[in-house]
Amino acid sequence: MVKKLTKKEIELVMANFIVEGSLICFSPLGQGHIHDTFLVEIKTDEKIKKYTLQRINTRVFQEPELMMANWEKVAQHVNRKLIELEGEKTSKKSIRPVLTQSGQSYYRTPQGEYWRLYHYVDGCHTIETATTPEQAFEAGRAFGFFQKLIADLSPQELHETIPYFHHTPRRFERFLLAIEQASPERKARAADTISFALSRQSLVSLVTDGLSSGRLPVRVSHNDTKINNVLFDDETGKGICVIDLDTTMPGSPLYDFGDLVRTGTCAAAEDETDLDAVAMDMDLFEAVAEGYLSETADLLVEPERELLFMAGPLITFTIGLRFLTDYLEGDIYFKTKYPEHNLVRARTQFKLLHSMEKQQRQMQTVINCLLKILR
Ligand code: GN1
Ligand code: MG
Repeated sequence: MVKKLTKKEIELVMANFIVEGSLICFSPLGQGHIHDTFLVEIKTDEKIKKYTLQRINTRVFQEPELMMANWEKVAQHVNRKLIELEGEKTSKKSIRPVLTQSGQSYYRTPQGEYWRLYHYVDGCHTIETATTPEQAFEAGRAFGFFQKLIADLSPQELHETIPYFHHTPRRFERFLLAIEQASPERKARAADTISFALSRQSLVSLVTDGLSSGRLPVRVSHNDTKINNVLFDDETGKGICVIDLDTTMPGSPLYDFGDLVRTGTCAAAEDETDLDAVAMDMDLFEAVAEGYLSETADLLVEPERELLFMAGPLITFTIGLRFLTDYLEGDIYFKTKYPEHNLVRARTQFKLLHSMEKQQRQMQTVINCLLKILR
């Protein structure tokens, strides 16, 4: 449980950034599982200005300086490309950081906490799941467009801020260790979920084998393409910006497409307890895929295209495995709201994976058709 912050504490942090005015209020923002995020309202002479303030989770990002260096590099690159492609009047937005008094993109407190501040993007909203094909298409398009913008950013320019982040074989090894070391109670409660995970071991090296043999290119990718990392325009419903660049680093578009499929094709929440409500919807899948490939069909190489239909199952499995591992390890990584939250999330992911497995053929057909049309 995170200790509740006082107004005074937020004021002390805010004083380090170049912000004029006085703090009116602050409240928790968003559903992220890692950092502590707040909406902060500041009153100046004429108006009220909103900011997004974040305390970085340094247990997860153990070298926050490197993570922020990546952020800056990616944001600069994206802004430059946006102007190149669409001119100064681009309808797309980007997240603008507020610098500290000493010109940095983050503030480190004497106690070693790391904070960052952004201008709040008004006129937009986020969604936790897609309920319409339009939303799924827009999410796919927004992340596809992001992939296009970063396509010429060399992986060598970015730090690997969380090593082996999407490396499913490593995640699986850690899961096996967690089973050995878990408390007997947790192991017993998770027994069915553990068996399910063990039965899907054949999935683990689907992408990593290709990356290590060179068959699949290592590219910069976003690596956290949850649908709630897209800002949708309140009026038009268009996806106008992707946020949360924390894990943008060497990876593969297959990881990004996979997480889009995980979070954009099922109307049920990531922690839905009614498993009958958890299934992949083919219409949403088609829309996500069309949105993503409308921007990326040309830039992907054949071995990537061939694996697209398996990306959703792979990432859904991997994230489920991570939730389950965290449950077995005693909930040390993801924020949880109740004692079995991580186990519930894992079960939901595995139910979704099962539904994807049943529709694997259809996914492949849809992808092949789209690739024919869009290339
Ligand atoms: C975390 O912070 P958030 O909620 O965007 C996690 C992702 C997982 C996701 C699961 C750094 O993302 O990898 O896919 O939860 N981020 C990190 O919902 O581990
Ligand atoms: Mg995140």
